Amino acid sequence: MNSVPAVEEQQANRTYLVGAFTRETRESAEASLQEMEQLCLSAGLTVAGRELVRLRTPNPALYLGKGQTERVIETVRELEAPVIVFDQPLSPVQMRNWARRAQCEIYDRHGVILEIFSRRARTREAKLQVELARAEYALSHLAGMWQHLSRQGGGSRLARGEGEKQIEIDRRRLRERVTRARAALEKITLQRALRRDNREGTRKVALVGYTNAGKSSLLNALANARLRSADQLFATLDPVTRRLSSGPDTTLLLTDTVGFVRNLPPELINAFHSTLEEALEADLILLVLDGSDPEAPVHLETTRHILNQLGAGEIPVALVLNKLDRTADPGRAEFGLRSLMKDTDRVFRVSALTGEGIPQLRHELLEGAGNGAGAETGAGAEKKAPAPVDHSPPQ
Ligand SMILES: Nc1nc2c(ncn2[C@@H]2O[C@H](COP(=O)(O)OP(=O)(O)OP(=O)(O)O)[C@@H](O)[C@H]2O)c(=O)[nH]1
Ligand SMILES: [Mg+2]
Repeated sequence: MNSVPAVEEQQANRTYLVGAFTRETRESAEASLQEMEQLCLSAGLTVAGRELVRLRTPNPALYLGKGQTERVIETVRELEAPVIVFDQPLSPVQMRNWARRAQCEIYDRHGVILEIFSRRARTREAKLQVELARAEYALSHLAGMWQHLSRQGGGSRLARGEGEKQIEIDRRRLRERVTRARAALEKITLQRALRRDNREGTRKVALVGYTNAGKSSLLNALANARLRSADQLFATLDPVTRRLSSGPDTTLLLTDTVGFVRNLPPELINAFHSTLEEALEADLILLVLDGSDPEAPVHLETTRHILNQLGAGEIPVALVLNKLDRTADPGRAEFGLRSLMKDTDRVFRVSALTGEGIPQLRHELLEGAGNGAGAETGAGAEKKAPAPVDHSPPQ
């Protein structure tokens, strides 16, 4: 009985995925497209086909060239896919033009990430943050939305007026939504700040890193907690703090945070600022990486870049290479990270799944909590290796 709507829904979500690259290598564009496919799945979209296009320079009206655009539209029609997703952020005008030409629903990377966040939001705070981000995203995309009305009738005054009137109405509504969400969030931020004051004097450690790296699993393993961890992108949206202690004088607060991804929409970073403040106020950041993922160097670079954007670039960082149980060649995996380990004080190799390396990590963290300074080097930890000279700037 339920199968009919399910099939209909699948049909409505059939998606054609388009990636493009200019100066970067085909491999890195392919890896990004692969990740975008995961993001689409998380947003409830079914990827029916995908392609990677090489561009000399992005076309201002369509992003792709005219010939490439025609070809994509042809494929989309053959596949009967009503949705097209671009791996890159598109301008409002580019989105509008694509929607009109292909008669499809168009998403860019930012739009898909916003969709996932809105599906995952459970608490009032997360819902408000997503609401704020979506309203701001819509505001910045209004310009292209009603162009068709403005242009109808060969630019007659009446038609142009209609389009502009509609933009004005939408803009006012969206601004009201932004104001309401901001006001509600401010109250929550204040409560959060008060809570933080109560914890004054206790050492704070934040788990930060790419989505799906294993941050929540690590908090569970370290603090015997039961946070939700899942093999999906952005499983965690709300920061959760647990106490870790081995005596009255050795206590620290460990906070799990929202995961990062390349090209995170700026509206989301702004909206989640109060949540991320937990990380910004930490005495130590545990930067968690999935050490088994060949993309780990990109994840490290992206995470560092976002931390810098958030103004947390000065906080001491210890690197945690997680998923050791499925890292085939740990030495090789780390080699790719060496040039990026600049400013990383220590490196821990662990598996949140099997527990390997967890007692040492817990011990090091609590040692640091006990003497009030940073954790000292010991078993399971390693002082930073002298980094090679080449430190490419963040993307
Ligand atoms: N094999 C293996 N899997 C792990 C390990 N740690 C976590 N995982 C798995 O990786 C997936 C993601 O784990 P999470 O703890 O939810 O990751 P997260 O970093 O909190 O992800 P977000 O909340 O989405 O940012 C889950 O399926 C975990 O079971 C590990 O050490 N080894
Ligand atoms: Mg998580």
